[in-house]
Amino acid sequence: MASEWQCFFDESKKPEHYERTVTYMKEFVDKCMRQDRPIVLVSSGGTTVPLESRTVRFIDNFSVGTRGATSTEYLLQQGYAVIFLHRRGSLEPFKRHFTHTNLLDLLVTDGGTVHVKDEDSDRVRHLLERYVAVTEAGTLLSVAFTSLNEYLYLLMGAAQVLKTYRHQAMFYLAAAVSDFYIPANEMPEHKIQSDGVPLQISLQLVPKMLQPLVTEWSPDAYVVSFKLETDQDLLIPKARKALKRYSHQLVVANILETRKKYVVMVTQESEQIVKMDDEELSRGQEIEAKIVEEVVKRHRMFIEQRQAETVGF
Ligand code: 9Z3
Repeated sequence: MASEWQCFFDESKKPEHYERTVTYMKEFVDKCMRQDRPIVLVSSGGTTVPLESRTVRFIDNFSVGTRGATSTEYLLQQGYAVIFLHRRGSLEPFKRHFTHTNLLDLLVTDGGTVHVKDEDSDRVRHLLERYVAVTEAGTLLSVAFTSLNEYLYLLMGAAQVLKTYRHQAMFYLAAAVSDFYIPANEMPEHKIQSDGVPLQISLQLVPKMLQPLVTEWSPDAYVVSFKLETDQDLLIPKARKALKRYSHQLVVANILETRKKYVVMVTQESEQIVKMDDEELSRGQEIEAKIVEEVVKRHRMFIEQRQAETVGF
C-alpha cells in the first residue's frame, strides 16, 4: 500500500521544469563530490498553500528568509557547497544586504564613470569579494519554490540526489512549511466567489516529509530541522517529540519574537542555548554565525564517527 507521503506526491502537480532542476542539482552534487566538498541543502522562506488551482488567493507561512539566507553565507565561508532552496522573492545570500537600500543611492558619477560612494565603498568591496569568490568557485546553487507542493517535490528531488553523498551531506531545514493544505482534487479551479456568503475551508494534514527524508531519500545524511513556536512552554517538548519521531540529529528550536537572539539546539541527549547579547546585536553580529559554527562542528564529528564505523567494518 502506498504511504501517505507517496499519495501526496501522486495527487500533487510537479513543479514546472522539475526534471531539469533535478538534473542541475545532480550535476552540482557530482562536481562537489569530485572536489570532496561537504554539501548542505538549506531550505528558506515560507510555503504557500493555494486555495484555487488558478490561484488568486493562498495561505502563507511566516518567514522572511533571514535565517536561511544568512546561514548560507556562513556555511559557504565554512567551505560548504550550498543548495539554497528558497521561497521565490524571499531574502537571498549577499543580495539580502541591500534589501533596504536603493542601489542608486550607493552610486555617484563623475561624468563618464559610475562609482560606489566613498562612504559605502569598504562595505560593498568586502561583500563583492565574498560574492565573486563564491560565484567563481561555483559553490552556490539557488533553487526557488513558491507553493508547498513545489517545495516538497524539490526537497525530495534534492534529497534523492544527495543520497549518494551519504554522511557528507547535511540538511538545514529552516523553511517555514505549512502543516495544512487543500488536495488538488478538492480545490476549485476558478477564483472563489464571495456572493455575500462567508467562506469555510477545510484543510487536510500535510504528511510529515522528515520521515521519508531520514528513512528513504537520504538516510545517511546529517539532518537539522528547525522548530518554530510562539508558546515557550511548548518549544522544547515539541522539539523532543520531533527527535523521537524521526530520529534525526538536531532540532534548532526558536520562538517567533526572539528568533534573532535566542535559540536552543536540542538533540536526543542534550540541550544547548545559543544567544546574542545586546552589545553583539548592536555591532551587527548575527546569531546565524553561532548556529552555523556549532552545526558545522557537530556535522564534522558525525562524519568522523561514520567514517570510523565504516573502517571498523
Ligand atoms: C524556523 O523556525 C526559522 O528559524 C524561522 C526563521 C522561520 C523562524 P526568518 O526566515 O524566520 O528568519 O524570518 N523554521 C522552521 C519553521 C517550521 O515550519 N518548522 C516546522 C515546525 O515547527 C518543522 S519543519 O513544525
